[in-house]
Amino acid sequence: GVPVAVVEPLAPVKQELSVIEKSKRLAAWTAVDHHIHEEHKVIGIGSGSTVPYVVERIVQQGEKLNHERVFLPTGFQSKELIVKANLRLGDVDQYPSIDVTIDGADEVDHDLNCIKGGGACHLREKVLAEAAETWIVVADYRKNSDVLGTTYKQGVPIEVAPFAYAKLLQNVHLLGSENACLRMAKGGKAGPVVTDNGNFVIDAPFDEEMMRDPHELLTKIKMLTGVVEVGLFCHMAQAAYFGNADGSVTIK
Ligand code: ABF
Repeated sequence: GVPVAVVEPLAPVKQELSVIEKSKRLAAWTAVDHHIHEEHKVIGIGSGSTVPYVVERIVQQGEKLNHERVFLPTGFQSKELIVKANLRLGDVDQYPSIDVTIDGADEVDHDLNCIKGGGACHLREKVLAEAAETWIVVADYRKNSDVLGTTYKQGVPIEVAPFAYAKLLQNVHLLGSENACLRMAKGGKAGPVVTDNGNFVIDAPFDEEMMRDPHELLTKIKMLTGVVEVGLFCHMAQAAYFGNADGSVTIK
């Protein structure tokens, strides 16, 4: 027979998104559709693996709308996202009143309290959450829980002044977190994780009883000298969007 040439495809076939990625995208797209409208000109962009889909959806709203907007990042990752999407970058010191900030979370409880800071960005995230008239959380279904600490087991992230960390480990221990530890960078002799602000992070697990009242716990930790910010965000979110595996969205 006639030989048939086997032609390699020019571009690799686009990989299907996994269920988790689809859930993240669903949450992000729905939150953008519900909360980022034409009148919103100053927009906070959070951190984590769900936020790229937030930016993706904002870009889809078109250049005409985005041309009139400024986007404020919560850290290095979101700064890169904003710049790569050709959106206008600003900072919260220029724009201290934000219309809407959308951010990820490590876990969200029944009352919309969140653990944040698994990515060590929670100081800037909290500033951009507080500065926003509307603060919205987006995540996949794994982050939706009743009591904080149920699914995110690493503990409450606490950003601390580096020279105070040893004393703070003792003090956090006295507050009830026996297994609190300094977060280390992955790999060999990499040393402690250093935040975008030049600080260290302590991860402090607390028992369920303490996690049931995150606001009380937040107040206690925040009072410790040398603490810069605590990754407990209490009574801040207007809504949380969770993408589910079956293609539905849970809004709480
Ligand atoms: C940020 O990103 C953080 O506050 C939180 O730690 C993290 C969640 O990211 P991911 O979606 O990658 O788990 O929102």
